[in-house]
Amino acid sequence: MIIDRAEVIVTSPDRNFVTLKITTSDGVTGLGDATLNGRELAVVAYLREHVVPLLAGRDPHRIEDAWQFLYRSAYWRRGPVTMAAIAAVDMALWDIKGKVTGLPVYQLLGGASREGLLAYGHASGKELPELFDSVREHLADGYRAIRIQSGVPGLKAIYGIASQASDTGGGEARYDHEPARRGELPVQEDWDTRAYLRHLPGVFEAVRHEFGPELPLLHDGHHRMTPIQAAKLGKDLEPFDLFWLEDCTPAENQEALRLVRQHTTTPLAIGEIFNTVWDFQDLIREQLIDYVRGAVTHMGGITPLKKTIDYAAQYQIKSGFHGPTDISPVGMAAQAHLGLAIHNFGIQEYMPHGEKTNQVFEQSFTWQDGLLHPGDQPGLGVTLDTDEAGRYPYERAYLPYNRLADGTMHDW
Ligand code: GCO
Ligand code: MG
Repeated sequence: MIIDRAEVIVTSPDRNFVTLKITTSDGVTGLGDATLNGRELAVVAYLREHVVPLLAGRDPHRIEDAWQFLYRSAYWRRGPVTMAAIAAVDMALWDIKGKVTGLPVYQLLGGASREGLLAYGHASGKELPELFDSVREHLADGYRAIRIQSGVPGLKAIYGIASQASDTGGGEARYDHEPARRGELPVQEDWDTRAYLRHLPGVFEAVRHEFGPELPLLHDGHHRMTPIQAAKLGKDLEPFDLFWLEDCTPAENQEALRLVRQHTTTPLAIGEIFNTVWDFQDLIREQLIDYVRGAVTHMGGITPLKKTIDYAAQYQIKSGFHGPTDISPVGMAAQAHLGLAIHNFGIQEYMPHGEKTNQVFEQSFTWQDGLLHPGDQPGLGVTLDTDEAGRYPYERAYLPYNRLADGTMHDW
């Protein structure tokens, strides 16, 4: 059996997704997610122009070799575009190996280490009553861990908050499932870190008061603080016992985490925009973080993320794979298989996809009683309906950007 062909499928059911489909000479197909939110077509070009021509004729079972070939032979290493493209090949080959052997991928990775994956959902509200309602809705949906994002007085639009009908000019209120808005130009949001730092601890105090001490609570700082600001926030949030504080500082400056760590015992999670083990190396070795936020789709696939998380295990650091809706159902399935198999699983981020997306991608993974499970179909357990996918052509989309009150660009 050899790889016969590969094709790149771009579809935009509720948002843009890029999927690689590899077909073997025996007619077995494998799917891989290559979605890079807001820069989708760069990965499409990388795959179509540079990777697809290399695949025909290869032995689909040689996953490690294919990965090393694509990584090393490109000469230009790392980076989100390259690694998303390699990830798609890696996932598709695991999918094929599962189908050929008749086993779900988690069995090939060592078998289940647990019954299912604890997953967290995104609660948000501009004001407390709205936030409390959102937490209650998540609890009713079965979530046993919840991320809390709140509005900040004086700021109009900020990351992670559901929009209201009034914000959308009377249109439909919706959770910001698609921070990368489809449109010709990106949306501007506003930011003020001092206002945020003053407001957030009170929000957590209120949430703890309302929902009690047991519920695991998370928060995403979305790369906006300086090291000393992050250290202060971590300290101020200690009484509210967070499961984690995510992306407290911009990811490039890893030394920042050393400073934050010296000041607070609030657990730290980082890495949704990282793309290789090298981005995590110092953070893991120096035990500067508690959770690895990499996603299979952006870390080059199941193969390298498994190596990264095995390395983290030596330091009691756990997984917290990135799982917003911009990870396609194929990517979510792949990381559900990995999360089920590894020993040092921590938590899985889980935002259900929209209805149209679920019609394009039929999934075997399940969400029951607050646990995700990848299902027991051979391979990854996702099929792509190409006719349905064809109904939703690509639409340009951009993530928002941030400016401070005086117009200065800030991290988003
Ligand atoms: C998260 C992330 C997302 C990102 C989005 C960008 O924690 O889920 O921060 O909300 O902003 O994935 O593409
Ligand atoms: Mg995040």
